[in-house]
Amino acid sequence: MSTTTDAIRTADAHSAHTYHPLPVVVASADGAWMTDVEGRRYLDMLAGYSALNFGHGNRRLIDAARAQLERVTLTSRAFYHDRFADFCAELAALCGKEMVLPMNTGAEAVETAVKTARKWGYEVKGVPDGHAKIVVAADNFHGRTTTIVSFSTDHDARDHFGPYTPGFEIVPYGDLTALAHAVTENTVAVLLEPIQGEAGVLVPPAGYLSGVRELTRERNVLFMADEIQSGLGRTGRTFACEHEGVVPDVYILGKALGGGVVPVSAVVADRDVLGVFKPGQHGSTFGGNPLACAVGLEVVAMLRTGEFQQRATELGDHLHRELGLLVGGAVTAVRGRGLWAGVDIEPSHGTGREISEKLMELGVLVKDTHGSTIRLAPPLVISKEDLDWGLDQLRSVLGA
Ligand code: IF1
Repeated sequence: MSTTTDAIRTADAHSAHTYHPLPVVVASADGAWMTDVEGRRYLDMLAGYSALNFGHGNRRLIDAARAQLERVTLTSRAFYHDRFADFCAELAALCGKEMVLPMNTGAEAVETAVKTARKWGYEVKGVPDGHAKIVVAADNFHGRTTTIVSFSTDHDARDHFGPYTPGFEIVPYGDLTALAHAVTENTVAVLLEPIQGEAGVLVPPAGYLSGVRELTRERNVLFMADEIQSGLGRTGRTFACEHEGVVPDVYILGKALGGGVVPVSAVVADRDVLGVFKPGQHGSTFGGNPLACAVGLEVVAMLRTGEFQQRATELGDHLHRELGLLVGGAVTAVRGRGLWAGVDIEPSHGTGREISEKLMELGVLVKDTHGSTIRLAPPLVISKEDLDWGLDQLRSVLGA
């Protein structure tokens, strides 16, 4: 059986069935720029799918990690360590919540949120044991574990990984009527991305998130927002839910929470939700480890000033203004918020993959999502000059 490496070596660049990254082998990186093994420099307009909101080699994050490396990096979960309480307190305060359950990857946080909702449903809401339902949106992306792909509608992510975990209902994203019909007395949670990333940076219709908030409150159902990609400054606010003044019951965080240095994720909620866990009922070898907490603390401190959110708002307005001028030519539609955009390319100009490869040759790294959409998500530290240079390369590839 071929390995992933073989797939990279042998796959035809346009073979639909073999997923492999762009042929760039990165050797070093700094700020918004990466350098490959041949010394070629690329402007990073993907930023680790928003794990690198603070840029490559962020000085504050490297220093926080370096200091912690000299102290203690991992303890058994049987013991506390001196960064844990501060990290949990500061992250909870940033979210306006009471409790934090730290994990490592986004998928682990989503799995933990699923367990939280089910346990809350049985022990607080009174749903009969084993009958909990969670409503999710079509075209979601929440990770790649077997339970999470059980409620995916993406064939590449889901097919041939069954048997699938039951207990999930799928409704169209943005459709409040369908959601209201799907919620029953056994529904314990609605799990949504406030903006759907992999689906192509889909911003829901105005009023959708506040409608979900109102419906879930009325029906005593947890609103769980997967802000793993949309959160932590990307859209110009600390959380994407803020654009509609919505506060979910549960925040699911990851990616940028680890600053692109270490995997850090977390489920954040009030005590009446996360308090359902008693000692020994959940855990993780690395969840909340000292190194992760030290970096996570610095990330929270950086977000508390609002400077990154402000940059994402101002540069994001500029990005969307410039992209909007391309609509009607090689671009058929642009979506997104802040420094995050999904750009639909007129198919006659090429697939998203082909455009991504042409941009790569000009020194800009982006990623296609499905078909003819490319996604732009530069580090929030990108300069306006570099952003404009990246846009110039896009215009050049599109002949605009
Ligand atoms: C891949 C996509 C992006 C996420 C949201 C949970 C997770 C992700 C909203 C899981 C992860 C990553 C995973 C990576 C590519 C990337 C991705 F293309 F897969 F869908 F960003 F859009 N919730 N997204 O976006 O977090 O377990 O990966 O830490 O798997 O291909 P994780």
